[in-house]
Order: sequence, then structure tokens, then C-alpha cells
Amino acid sequence: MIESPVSKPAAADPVELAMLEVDALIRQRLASRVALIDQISGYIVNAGGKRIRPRLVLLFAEAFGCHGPERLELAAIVEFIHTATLLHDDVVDESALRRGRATANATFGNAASVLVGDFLYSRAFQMMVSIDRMRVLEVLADATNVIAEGEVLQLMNMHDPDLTVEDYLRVIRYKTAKLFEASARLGAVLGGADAATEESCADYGRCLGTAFQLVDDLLDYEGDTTALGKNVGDDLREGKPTLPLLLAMERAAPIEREFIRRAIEEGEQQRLPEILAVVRRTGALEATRAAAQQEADKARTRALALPPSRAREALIDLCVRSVHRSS
Ligand code: GRG
Repeated sequence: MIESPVSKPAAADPVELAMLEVDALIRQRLASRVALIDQISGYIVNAGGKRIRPRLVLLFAEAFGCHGPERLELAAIVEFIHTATLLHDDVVDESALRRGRATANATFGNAASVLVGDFLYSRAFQMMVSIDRMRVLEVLADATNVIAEGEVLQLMNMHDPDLTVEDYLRVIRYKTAKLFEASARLGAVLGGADAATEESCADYGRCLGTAFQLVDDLLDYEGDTTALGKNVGDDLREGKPTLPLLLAMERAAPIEREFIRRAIEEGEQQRLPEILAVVRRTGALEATRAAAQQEADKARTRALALPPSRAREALIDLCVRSVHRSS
């Protein structure tokens, strides 16, 4: 029998207890005097989520022997920033489903979603100040600024079938990989890593985040709505030129290429089954997964440079799981 790369049972999680503490802290720090904020932020935070970014903070801190309370605060901060971006992103994309339930915008409306996103984002900054370290503020201020740039770049690229792979990769490095990078970097900063080691940890985060978004874009074509917790085919509906479509256009016959071009320009979902057939037949899905695997392999090399520990093993395991995931 061929063993799937993720069929091996995961070793005991070195940050399991700390993740529980982070969850408790997230709930505590969500508190607001305004009832609607409690309701909406609770709605999205309690819907679960994989909590990958806080896990990165904790695993890198653990890898450098840092067990201080500030690592929990930082882990909660990156999850708040991530959640704020999700609230804003679902409004921008007009998404209806997230984490297996109706999005906050579908349930409470766009205005409330954007404003509660602002609350979470500014709460994250209050928490950062409480850590009282300029380097932490600098890393997170830069990261959030780049995330916003990435989202605006993506907006400018909508409905553009001539987008280059390079420009596509720039968007995903900004909008997604940057927060992974900041999370990994901050774990190293807390652990007192030297500058070169900090850079290597940041590289791990950037490559893992890139692999993660490549798979996200892949799952929008080959995933399953129930497993994913969000609607498949949304990217095509919006006319978002992601790697599966860009590669399919490179490889398809002229008539099929024209068909995909038009779907990107007009943004529509009716033709999803035909587009999916071309995307599948041209091998664009496998090629997207291979691109994700390459990024995950780069991340793994960075993890292997860390001293041996259970945290290092968990970071290597994340590289496997980020590529072979269905949600
Ligand atoms: C508020 C700082 C700020 C910026 C606004 C809207 C926006 C600018 C940025 C959006 C960036 C974005 C949502 C990128 C996609 C990231 C992504 C892959 C989300 C899915 O992450 P998962 O799978 O989600 O970790 P869960 O549900 O598991 O937490």
C-alpha cells in the first residue's frame, strides 16, 4: 500500500498546552464594552480555524527555549490580525461561507464586519504595545502594511488574464505569506535568535505561507465545499487569475485558452465544470501542487537548520501538512 505523506500519526504536539492557553487568552482579549463587537468577534473566532499562525509563533519560541507569557500574547495577536483580514476579505470578495458557516458579512452585514475587523486589528495593536518591544511593533506594523498592499494589488489584478506568474506570486507573498513570515520571525525574536537565524526562520514562514496559499488556490478548483468550509469556485466567480488558471492557459489549445481568458475577464461560475475539465486535463492542478511542494521543501530546509527538538519536528510536519491538506 502506498503510504500517504500525512498518514503517519503526528508525534505528541510540543505546544498543545500553550495553544490551549492561547485560546483562553484570545477569548479574554476579545472582550469589548460593545455587545455587537462581542457577538461578531465571538462568532468568527469560535468557528474554529486552524490557528497555524499562532502555532508558528509558539513553535519557533519553543525551538529557542522561550517559555515567557509574551509568546502567548504574540500568538493571540497574530490570530487577531489574521481574523481581521478574513473579516475584511470576505466583504471584498462577497464570500458567503467561511469555516463551514455563513460569513460574518452574510450574517451581520458588510458594515458591521469591516468595523469589527477594525476592532480586532486595533486590539492587536493595543496588545503589541503591552509587550513593550519596539522590534515586535516594527515587524507587525510592516507585515500588516504589506498584507494591505497585497490585497490592493490583487484588486488591481482582477479580471486580468495577462497577469504573469511572477506578479501572481508577489500578491500571495504579500497577502498571505507575510503574516506567516512575521509569525515565524517573532518566535525567533522572542527566543533571542541572532540576525542570520532570525532571517532563516522568516524564510521558513515565507515559504510555508506561499505553499499554503498555492494550495488554497488549488483547493478552490479541486476541493470539496464541506471539507473546505468555504465555497469552491469562488475565485473563478470573481475573475481572480490564480495559478491553476494561469498554468492551464499556458498549456491549453488556443480555443480553450480563449475560453478561460473570457471567464477571467467576465468572472462567472456557470462555466466552472468546463473550465475545471481544461484545468485538470492540462495538468495545471498537479503543477500548482508541485509549486507548493517546492516552497514547502525550501521551508523544510530552513527548519532542518534549527537544533534538533520536538518543535523542529513539528515545524517539519507542518511543511508536509500544508501541501497535503483538504481544508
Ligand atoms: C486588516 C491588516 C488588514 C488588512 C486588510 C483584506 C485584507 C487587507 C487582507 C486579506 C488577506 C487574506 C485574507 C489573505 C488570505 C489568507 C488565507 C490563506 C486565509 C485562510 O487561512 P486559514 O486556512 O484560515 O489559516 P483558518 O480559517 O484556518 O484560520
